[in-house]
Amino acid sequence: MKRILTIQDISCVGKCSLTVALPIISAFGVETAVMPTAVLSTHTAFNNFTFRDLTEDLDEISNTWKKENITFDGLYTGYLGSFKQLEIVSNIFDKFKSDKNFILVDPVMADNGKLYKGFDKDFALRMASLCGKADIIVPNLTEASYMLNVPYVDSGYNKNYIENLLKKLTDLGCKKAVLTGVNFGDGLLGVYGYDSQTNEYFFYFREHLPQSFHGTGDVFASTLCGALTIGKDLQQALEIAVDYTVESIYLTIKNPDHNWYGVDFENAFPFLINRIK
Ligand code: PXL
Repeated sequence: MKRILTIQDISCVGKCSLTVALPIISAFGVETAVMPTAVLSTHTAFNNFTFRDLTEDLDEISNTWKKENITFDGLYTGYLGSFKQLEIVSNIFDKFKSDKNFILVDPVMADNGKLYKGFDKDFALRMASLCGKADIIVPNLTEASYMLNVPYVDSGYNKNYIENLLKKLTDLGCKKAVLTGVNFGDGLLGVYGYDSQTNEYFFYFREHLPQSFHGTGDVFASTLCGALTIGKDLQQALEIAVDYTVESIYLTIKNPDHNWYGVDFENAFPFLINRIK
């Protein structure tokens, strides 16, 4: 069985980060090892939350894995809470990267033009250098503009603008970049990717649903990680990840009892299993 390591926080309640990555990647028939970087009572969009930083444990955990000769078919990082964690994760990449596995970095730190609580512009620039070590990165447009230090443009852009941003993202050093939340004002929303090694572009769009939810970026990135791990190519993996995210949002909107803080991705598992058969 393939084994992935995902490095991100546990938000105990909140349907994001590890509580999303673990079930979704496991659903692909992939063993999902975790490195929890922090334990929060909820994600940071709640008014009150606790934050137990686990930074001090991370080196010892990864050194002990090394002694046990544990290897991974992929390394996938999400929300990381501090400069120190970026440095430790960068060292973990050096320790566990091989010519057979891949590194996926989701530079979780901002959305809708704004940084999440606790992040600043310097963090975004440091995250950009971590992205340079990845095989593939999946920022949204806000994260991309913070990392490239260019103004955030929310609408009215065209294909050239996106393709230019993608080239600048791969100039950070990563092989492939995928921008999420791309919308050309035609009622569609989707992802646009670029492979700097083959000079190919990838895109996939679906209907723009009327509501947006927390945690959908984590659902997308986890699904992409699972699909790449089982051997789907980038175009196929993007389509699976977008379709599953859209299905999760669709089922959330349909559920009159849905909560405000995440999507009902659990109800979309039959769809996912069917989609990857
Ligand atoms: O969904 C991304 C995410 C992950 N982890 C924590 C967060 C967020 C988004 O706000 O606060 C702790």
